[in-house]
Amino acid sequence: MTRQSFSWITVLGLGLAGPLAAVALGADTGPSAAPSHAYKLWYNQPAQGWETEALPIGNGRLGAMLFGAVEKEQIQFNENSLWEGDENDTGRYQNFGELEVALPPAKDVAGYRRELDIERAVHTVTYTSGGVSYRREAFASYPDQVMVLRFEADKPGSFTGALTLKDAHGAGMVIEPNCLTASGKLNNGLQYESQLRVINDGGTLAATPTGIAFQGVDRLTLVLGAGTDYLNQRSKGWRTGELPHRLVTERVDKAAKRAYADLLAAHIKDYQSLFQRSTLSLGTSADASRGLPTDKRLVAYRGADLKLPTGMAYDGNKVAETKGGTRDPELEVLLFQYARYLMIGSSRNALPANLQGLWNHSNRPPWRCDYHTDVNVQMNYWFVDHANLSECFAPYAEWLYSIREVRRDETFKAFKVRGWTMHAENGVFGGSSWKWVNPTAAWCAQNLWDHYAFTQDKEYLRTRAYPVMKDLCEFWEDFLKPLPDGSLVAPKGYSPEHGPEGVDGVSHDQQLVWDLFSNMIEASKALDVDAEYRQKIQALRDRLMGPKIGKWGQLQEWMEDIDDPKDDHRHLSHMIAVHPGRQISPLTTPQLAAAAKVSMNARGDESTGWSRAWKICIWARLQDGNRTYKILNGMLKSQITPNLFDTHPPFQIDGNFGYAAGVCEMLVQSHMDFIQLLPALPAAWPEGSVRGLRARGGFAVDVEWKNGVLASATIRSLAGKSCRVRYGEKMVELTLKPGESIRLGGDLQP
Ligand code: FUC
Repeated sequence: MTRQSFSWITVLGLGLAGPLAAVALGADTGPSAAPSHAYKLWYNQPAQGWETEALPIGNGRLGAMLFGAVEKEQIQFNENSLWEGDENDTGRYQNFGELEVALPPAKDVAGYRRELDIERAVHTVTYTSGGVSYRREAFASYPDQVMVLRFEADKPGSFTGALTLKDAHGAGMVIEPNCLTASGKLNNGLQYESQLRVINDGGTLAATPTGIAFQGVDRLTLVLGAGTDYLNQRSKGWRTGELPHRLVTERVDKAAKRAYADLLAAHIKDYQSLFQRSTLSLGTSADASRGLPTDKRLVAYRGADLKLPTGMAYDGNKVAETKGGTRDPELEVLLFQYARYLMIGSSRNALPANLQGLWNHSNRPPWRCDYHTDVNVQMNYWFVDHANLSECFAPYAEWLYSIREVRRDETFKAFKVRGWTMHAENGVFGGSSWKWVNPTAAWCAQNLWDHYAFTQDKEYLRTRAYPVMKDLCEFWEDFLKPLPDGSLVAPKGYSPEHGPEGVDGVSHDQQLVWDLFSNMIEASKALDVDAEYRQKIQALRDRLMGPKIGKWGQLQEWMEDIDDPKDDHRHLSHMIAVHPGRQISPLTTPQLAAAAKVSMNARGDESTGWSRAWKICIWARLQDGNRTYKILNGMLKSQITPNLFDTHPPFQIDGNFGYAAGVCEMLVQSHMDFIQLLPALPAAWPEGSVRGLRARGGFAVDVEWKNGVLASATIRSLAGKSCRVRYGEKMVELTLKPGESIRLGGDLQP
């Protein structure tokens, strides 16, 4: 490790306290910068609760939650393949462990600030104690595949304390003066290891019976690595066949030899290559809001303090929205960009984001912290391509591809048909449990198709999406049942979590099969394969019983007209045709869209967790901007915790990701074969711009609006496809070469 400049210390030396001082410490901003720009979560006190206050860092495989207490830094960490279970049982996603850094006792602490900068993906804690200025930095590096923490002070020898590594399963520990290694094996045989390497400038390190003691150290750098022997290949028994020790050691060794500044620079460069692709502005917030720490800013937004429920309170226990509050569009942007931060942090080149992304401090987490497929994992990935993070999609596609053989066997055992499907609860080895939800795999396949629609990546379509889609089509070929009038229904279905069980022609099922078949038809055309089979699927699709309008004008949730207008259940499964599907739209099927509105009005705007995020998406597709905003605003006023996690409760990351999907849907839609600009712009966002969104067909889209109307748009064709662009009632056709872009005015003219 080489030494770094101490320029920030000079600023600290001025004795500034509070938010202003803290911003100056941020190093990337000048001293005159506003106390909180759009990309920072910050607080004047350490975190208390894991779920609501601690802050996440992650590199898509490894992640941690940090608390930032003055006398002790607690780093609860995860690696996203640490799973119990096997092919028969979902298992549970596990906590990996906790690193504790005991620090000198606090004395007259001043200027405390804890911050997560999501533009750089760096967590910092700064304060003075006993007249010494302290600074901590932490980040999870994708290029180096380790987490790095640094502790600095402006007075030499300021660090005396202890490091302990607590393995969450009581693994054996090897303690060396500069290294802690915990390796163990879960009940299912999965081998795992975490390793901490300690680098000290000045002072001494010593092994103790419980960890490492450090004394009189000037500066401490910690490198934390972790891994398992999980492999996403059934043919290899789901194991790499090698202890994780070699790879973990190699990564930790390599990082420990690099200069801290280099590690940090490589991390920021890599992170920003994804994060900076898309920017959003929804108007300017008042300085009064900007100047508040994030927790207080939320209170100001809400107009009242809110006691958020803890534990499991999701069912029938909606958190009421607060009344009043201040307008703060930059906070709404922060929540959008935070979703992008969390996606980059929990889904890169490893396993997909689970119910909590990859952050989990329990070995018995709610719903096993699993891949929940009756809305949750699908929702995680709705916004990924739209918000220009296509790389983050790959883990999801790889996981689905990896489990298909297990699922085929299990499906055959249960139903004696070809193809496959899943239960609602799923793990990493193909094990699936709780309840069969027959079209749940088709719902995942919708994500698979959409990823192609956005990226136009034919190789991906051919090798990953298409084989899965074809398997699922086979399942439905065998499984669908004809009614006496010749129409086809999905038998023995269930409207997720709403019931009743085992009924035919449930709207959720019908819509998902329609969607799967429609996408299959397009996919086979795109690849120019299976022409005959395509015709067969087309014929089946055309026989599917379609959406129905019931006796109170609602879009029926079931084949029988039994919807209860007083029922405000959180699941909205009969709305799949509106969002994320494309069977119903106010522009093409206005009567069905009107019926969908009737149903949505009956369900109400209040809800909990992911449900409210989905309502944002649905109302955006129904093109009612103000209604959409009302729900979005209500989400911040009811269920966002101080660390900006969305709570169900408990914390579930789908709400964060679903919120971002909703914002994208408000600004640009492309599911109906044209690009529609500002389809659901609310009056609350009269001025704004978005840069670097993506649209289906392989387009990059920038939009700017003023006084509530389109000012300009730039459309770039990445794949060389032509497109139609719609704004309000106007539509234009654009012919573009690969890479060519065109800038349109508010009247859609170049
Ligand atoms: C579905 C939902 C619950 C919860 C769970 C993880 O079962 O009905 O609300 O989100 O997933």
